[in-house]
Amino acid sequence: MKLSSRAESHLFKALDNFAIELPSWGFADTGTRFGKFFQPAAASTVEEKFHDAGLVHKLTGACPTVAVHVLWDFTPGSDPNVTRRIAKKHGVRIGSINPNVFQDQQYKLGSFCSPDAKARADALEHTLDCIDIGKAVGSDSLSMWLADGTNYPGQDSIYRRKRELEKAFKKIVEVMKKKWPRATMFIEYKPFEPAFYHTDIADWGMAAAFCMSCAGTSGKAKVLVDTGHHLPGCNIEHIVAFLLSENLLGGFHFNDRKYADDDLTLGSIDPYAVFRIFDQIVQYAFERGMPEGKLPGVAYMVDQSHNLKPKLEAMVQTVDQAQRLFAKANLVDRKALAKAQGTGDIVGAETALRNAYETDVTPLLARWRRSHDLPADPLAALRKSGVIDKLGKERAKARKERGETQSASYA
Ligand code: AFD
Ligand code: MN
Ligand code: MN
Repeated sequence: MKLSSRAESHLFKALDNFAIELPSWGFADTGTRFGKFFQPAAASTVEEKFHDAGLVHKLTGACPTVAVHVLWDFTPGSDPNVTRRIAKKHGVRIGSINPNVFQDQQYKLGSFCSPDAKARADALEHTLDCIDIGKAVGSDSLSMWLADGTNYPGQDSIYRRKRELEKAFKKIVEVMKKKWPRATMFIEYKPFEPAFYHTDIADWGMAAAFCMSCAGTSGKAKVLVDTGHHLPGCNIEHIVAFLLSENLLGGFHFNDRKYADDDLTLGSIDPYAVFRIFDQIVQYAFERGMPEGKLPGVAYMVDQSHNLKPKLEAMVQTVDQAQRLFAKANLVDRKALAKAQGTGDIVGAETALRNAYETDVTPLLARWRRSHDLPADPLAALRKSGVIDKLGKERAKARKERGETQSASYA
């Protein structure tokens, strides 16, 4: 598809506005419940995580913010601006604040939903502390993921758990409105894991209901769609369109999956599915007559853990894929699509989508990147630089000097 210069400038404007947040935890050694395969260049300090995030941003120009995990990226009781300054030093800013109410032993039966009043109180206290951190470091979102759920029928009252969670979300939003008015709370859902019988926020409808019960239509609470958090065959782009039309779509945790929450690199399994998600967002803007290049404010974030691929390569691959598929979604001829839809021309409508999806955007992206003094192929640039080997040697030495072996924790 040869683009007119007008279409190309529209696309460049869209790419200028496209940012995708990196997860600090995506640079550290992670694993599965069956163990970990350590990587010498894996980040094991906050400094190293932000160094790596800053490098991905330098290579792609699309990652100005980094999501942080409060227990892994801040020292309890210390000035949170220490982390903010580390981020700044590496050319990035802190993005969403992720409380951690799933690791502590007391959360065995849940956090906000636990039958143990102290666990519920501690989860709330930790989250209210996260509000203070978010406000202090200039973040604009609090990203709530709970592992809460049960493993057996009859284990606990689903009704009681739901009531407790509603109470907690209401309190969190009330404090956010007072102390951190600019911020939005994202409520993330997940059908299973680590809970294997029921998860208290199991799907988009429950997350949306919690958003409405704690914040109404104020926009203070929105749904976070993690692309790996759906049962096989789920039509995620339909969920996205429905939430967007209800002003309840907060954003995404992007990853890919073959079976479950596999945290694989975006587009590695089903790139057309990711394209269809971006397509619904661009379609929403088109149908609402939003100005060219303008899209609804949605937080695009990566949430992946790269156990086998070199972490920096996997992250650059993911950002490159996100930019490609986003660009393709912006190439859909929306007028031709509308005409085909209006006349029931199914093949015509589908062809409008497929033409865009099948466009090779490599030359376009290369031109956009060169116009921003970025490498035309960020992954090739990373692999050619030899920086991963260099970091591996430096970090192995630094760990040795610290008397550390590569640790099983995320921190
Ligand atoms: C795990 C959870 C969830 C959460 C992420 C970061 O499944 O996706 O957002 O950890 O805490 O992947
Ligand atoms: Mn997630
Ligand atoms: Mn997940």
